[in-house]
Amino acid sequence: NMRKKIVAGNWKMNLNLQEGLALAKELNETLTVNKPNCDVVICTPFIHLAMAAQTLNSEVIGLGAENCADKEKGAYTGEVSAEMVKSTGAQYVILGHSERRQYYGETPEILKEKVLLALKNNLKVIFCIGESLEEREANKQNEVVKAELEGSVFNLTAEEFKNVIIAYEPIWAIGTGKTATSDQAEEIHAYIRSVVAEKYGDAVAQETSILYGGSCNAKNAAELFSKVDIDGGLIGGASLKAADFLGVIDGWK
Ligand code: 3PY
Repeated sequence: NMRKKIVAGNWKMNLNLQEGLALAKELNETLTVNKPNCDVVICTPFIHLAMAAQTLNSEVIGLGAENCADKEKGAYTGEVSAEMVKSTGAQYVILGHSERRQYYGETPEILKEKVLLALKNNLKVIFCIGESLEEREANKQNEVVKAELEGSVFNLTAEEFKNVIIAYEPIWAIGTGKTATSDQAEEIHAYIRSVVAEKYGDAVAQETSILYGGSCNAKNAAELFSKVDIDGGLIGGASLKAADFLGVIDGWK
């Protein structure tokens, strides 16, 4: 298939400015010499973005935020707007990570606003979906991911939806060291693609990149990426050290 293959790091709340810039520089140098077989993106805390954008060759590594505000601008102390993210030089934003939904009360309605503002400001959205352990045990994973798509991104036009990358992250596999087996992941990725096809048609579905996230690392990446509906990964812990992250990227060899 001709879909974009993507490995995106999600640094979460790790690495101070000096540490983050050192990692960005190391990745940039290595990937400039050893061209990856996929698009590589790093998503960093807001405060890293402007300087990281100056450090990175955007032809080699894309840059993204991990969140943005659900309001355009104004009296929202402590918030960072999509326009501000874009103005740093970043091209992507992660929205709907389960940690944002769980710890910061981000509802489907809030996420819908964030997605619209991100797209309006020409950011590509890495939109996260995924079920909890209880939902998986009750075999409800398909209805959960479908509802998450319907709740926050299926209001988009097909043209807008082309700037959405989906990241499937089973909550039970995030930071737990548990990974979905590649067959389990492929099964739900194929389902997600079928839901996108129902909504936007087959052509759009075939062009939608669907990333796997949740304890994806250098050891399991190649196996996960070998599956036809897995177009890359959203990488947490294994994105914090150059060797680990480059190992995941090598999963596309
Ligand atoms: C993980 O790999 O655990 C993630 O949550 C990536 O976003």
